[in-house]
Formats: sequence, C-alpha cells, structure tokens
Amino acid sequence: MWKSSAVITRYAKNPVLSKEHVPYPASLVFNAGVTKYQGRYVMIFRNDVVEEWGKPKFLGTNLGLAFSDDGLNWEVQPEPCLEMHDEEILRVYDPRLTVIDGRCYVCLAVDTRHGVRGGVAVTDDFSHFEILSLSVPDNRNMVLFPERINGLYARLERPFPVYSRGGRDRFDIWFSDSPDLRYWGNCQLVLGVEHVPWSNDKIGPGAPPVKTPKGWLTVFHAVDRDNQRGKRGWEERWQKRYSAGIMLLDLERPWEVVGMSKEPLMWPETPEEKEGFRNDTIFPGGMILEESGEVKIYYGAGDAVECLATAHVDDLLKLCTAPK
Ligand code: BMA
Repeated sequence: MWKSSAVITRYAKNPVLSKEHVPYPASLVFNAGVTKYQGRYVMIFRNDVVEEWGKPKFLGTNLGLAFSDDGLNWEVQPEPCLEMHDEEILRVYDPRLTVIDGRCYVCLAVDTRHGVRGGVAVTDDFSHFEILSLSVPDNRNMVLFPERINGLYARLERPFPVYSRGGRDRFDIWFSDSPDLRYWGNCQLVLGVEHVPWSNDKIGPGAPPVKTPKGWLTVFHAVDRDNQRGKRGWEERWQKRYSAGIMLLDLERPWEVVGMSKEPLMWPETPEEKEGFRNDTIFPGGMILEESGEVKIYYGAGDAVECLATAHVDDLLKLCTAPK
C-alpha cells in the first residue's frame, strides 16, 4: 500500500478550519482556496450545510471567507461571501484563488441544470464577484497560474469526457490559455490518469501552481476506486479514495511535465482524512510558497474539514526530478 511522502509535515493543530470556527450555520467546511492578498492570508472555503450531522441530507452550499495573519489562525467573516443559485445555476463550490497583477481571481465549480461548468471570476473586495467566463460542461477543478506566460493567462482544468472513454471515470489534467480570461484556447493534455501509478480512476488539478526556478510546481488530486468498497462515511457506498500528487511543469510551455513524483505526496492517514463525510479523502486547493522555502498546502479532509501540511520547496522539487 501507499503512504505519504516523508517530506510532508501535517500541522499539529489540524484541522486548520472547521464548522466550529464559523459564526453562521455551517457543517462541512472544506475544499478551500487560499492565497496571500494585500499582506494577509485569505481563504474562501466551501460550506455544505446539512440538516443533521452524520446524515447526507443537504440544505445548501455557500462559500465563506476567512482572513489570517499567519496562515494558521483564521478569523471567519460574519457572513458567507458567495452563494449562487437561480433557475439554471444550482450552486458554486471548490474555489481556488490566484492573485494576478494585484487582483484576486477565483475559479469555481458551477453545478448547473445542464452540467458542471468551470467558472473564472474576479473580486477586489471579496463581496462582489464578476464572472469572467464559464466553460461548456463538463469541466471543473480549474486553477489559474499567477502570471501571464508568453503574454497569455494560463490555467489547468479537468474536463470529464465520458462517451469517448468507455462511459466510466478516466479523467485527465488539461491546459488552456487566454488573452483576456474570457476566451480560452490552445487546449493541451498535461497529464493522463494512466501516468499516475496509484490512480485507476481520475486525476485533477489541486492548487494553483507556484513558480520556482526549475518550473511550475503544482499539486493534483488522484483517485483510486474499488467497487468492492461499501459504507465509508455518511453514504451507503463510497468507492473512491482521494490522495495528492505533485508535479513540475515547464516554465515556458506549462503543458509539458518536467517531472512527477511516482509516489503519492499525501495519502489519507490521519483521523480527519480517513473518516468524515467521505472517508479517505484529501483534496488540495491552496499552495503558498513562503520566502523561507516552506510550502503550505491546504486541503479538504474527509469532505468535512480543512487541513494544512507543509514541506520544503527543495524537497518537493527533488521528488519531481528524482531519476525514474
Ligand atoms: C469530487 C468533488 C470534490 C470532493 C471529492 C470527494 O468529485 O466533488 O468536491 O471533495 O469529489 O468527494
């Protein structure tokens, strides 16, 4: 069986955020986007509200906002910052934050009556969000690179092609770029699920990439599925396990993988990760490279709480560039 890489240290006081920190109705507090903006850490987290703890009867999803001076202790704002539903849009969730040229961009998964769309929005105050683009279905797990590359905005994304892939999950990580964050093209396959030795189901972008002299360093999630698995969490059946991997992309041609760790970066091991709404789930959504070389990785655990792990950037680079 697999285990987490030795370079990873989990925060001793995990979870870093959970429903107890939230001053309004909150249940499952997870899958957050995190960045540094105007001298503070900022987090937008997903809050799935249930009628009763332990039962999968959902009342709704909103996105909450929290600020921090150290990335460890978070102060949640009094109200959710975003909730979207109308005749077409059912909800938005799994935010990822990227600051580009001083503005904060938010990628969102958007469930609609006609499929899941990947949204790109921008905000300057975390209360007004302008939607810049919505993909065609089905696509989600979008993450923006923090600067233009060859003059163009760039993103990783995860379409869900079903018809052409045998009607089952076999989903990969893709790249596209854009002159204006509205029109996206130059679509390129980055990493196929078959390249991840511990995944037999699907992979997807995790947190927005961080720049290093050796390339764009980025975490992704990877899923293994076993149809023999039964009740593992609140639902009658949960057959998947979500773990995290790490790869390095070329600085100029970011659809090219320079290197990838052939082993998981993080494997579900702690009580938060092993037991929750959905057991055995690690879903990274935020990665911050500090000046000291420490990398903070924020991840949803068990689809129930938000956790933090750290590693040194040099160790992460070594994992990606180790000889095959
Ligand atoms: C994915 C997404 C994530 C979730 C994960 C594990 O398909 O829905 O939001 O964390 O499943 O349930």
